Amino acid sequence: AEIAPGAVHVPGWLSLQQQRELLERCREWARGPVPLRHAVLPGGGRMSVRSVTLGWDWEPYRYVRTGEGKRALDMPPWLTGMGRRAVAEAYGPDSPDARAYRPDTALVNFYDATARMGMHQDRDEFSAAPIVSLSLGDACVFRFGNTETRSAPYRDVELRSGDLFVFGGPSRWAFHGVPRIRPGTGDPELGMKGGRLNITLRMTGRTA
Ligand code: MD3
Ligand code: FE
Repeated sequence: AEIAPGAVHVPGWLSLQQQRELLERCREWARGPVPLRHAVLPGGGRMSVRSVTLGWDWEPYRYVRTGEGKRALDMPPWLTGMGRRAVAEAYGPDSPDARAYRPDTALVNFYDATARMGMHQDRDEFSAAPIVSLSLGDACVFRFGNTETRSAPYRDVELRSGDLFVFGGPSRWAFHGVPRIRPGTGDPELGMKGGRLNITLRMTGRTA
């Protein structure tokens, strides 16, 4: 479903088995070398989500404090391929965005039952390419706003485990956030003890 120009929601894109495998990879990434942790904002505040990145050492995500001289893990080619298939699913395999899509960074966010993400724009990348979002575990309320202000008008959309969302075109610059997690809504069959994982795939547009 296209909820706004370029914002395409594909509920249940990942099978349970694909979700299990992606969860297992997330668990490996979360262990290090730069472990899952709370990003620290420039003003000193701590984000409630915990994060780990692949492919780029936090530089685009200036809110995330660099791990003690340790490099982030590389972006695995299979994950780049999954991002390409995701954009092909949302926009069609012959769309210019799908043909050009080669995500080089993944940002993995873990939300416990109380974590939130305030309304923001993603402006750290040097690229207008779409952002791919994959959800695992508990459902959440995802708030999709407008490009002008962090306040209304916005639409609230439920994101569930296995859902794909692609944000490109004009939606690439929309304000968005996660006002609440719905604890206990995850599929016990997935084997996540609680909380929500969101994996975003991005083209940073960096050249070095
Ligand atoms: C809409 N993450 O990491 S994913 C983020 O669920 C982030 O963890 C949220 O916002 C999460 O920056 C939302 C969906 C998403 C990601 C990027 C977007 C929506 C977007 C970029 C532009 C517009
Ligand atoms: Fe974001």
